[in-house]
Amino acid sequence: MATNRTFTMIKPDAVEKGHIGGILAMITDAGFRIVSLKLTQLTVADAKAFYAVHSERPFYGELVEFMSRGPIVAAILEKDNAVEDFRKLIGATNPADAAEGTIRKKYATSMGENAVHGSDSDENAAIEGAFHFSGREQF
Ligand code: RTP
Ligand code: MG
Repeated sequence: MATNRTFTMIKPDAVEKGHIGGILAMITDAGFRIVSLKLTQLTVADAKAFYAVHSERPFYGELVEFMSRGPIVAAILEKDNAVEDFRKLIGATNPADAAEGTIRKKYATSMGENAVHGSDSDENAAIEGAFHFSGREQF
């Protein structure tokens, strides 16, 4: 399996509750290498652009408001089969359906406030990583 990269955000709900350290520990314990990392905040325009794929969905306004309401942690991660393995590590979008041992099972509180983001393809991982980090910030 090829070593490749994914992109994640620790969402505002988890940052507010003090779970940055716990979530980063689960990520590194699962074998992901941190390529880039920062505490930052999405503007409303950033959140709209980042989730533009969902612009026609009924939850879009709520999602944009939530994702821009406070700081997030943005990170690029590297591992064999990174995108798929990270989606497994974070668990189902709805924490009620998330498997034991997943980040969302432990830290998410609802479908909307679900603690972490994970890219859904190699192509989107590259786009999303470049949204937050310059080449010089990728190690
Ligand atoms: P993400 O992109 O954040 O990793 O989440 P995901 O792939 O598991 O889920 P996706 O379908 O891409 O939805 C993006 C985010 O929108 C919020 N959402 N709310 N209220 C709802 O029905 C609803 N559905 C989705 C969640 O925050 C979800 O993570
Ligand atoms: Mg998604």
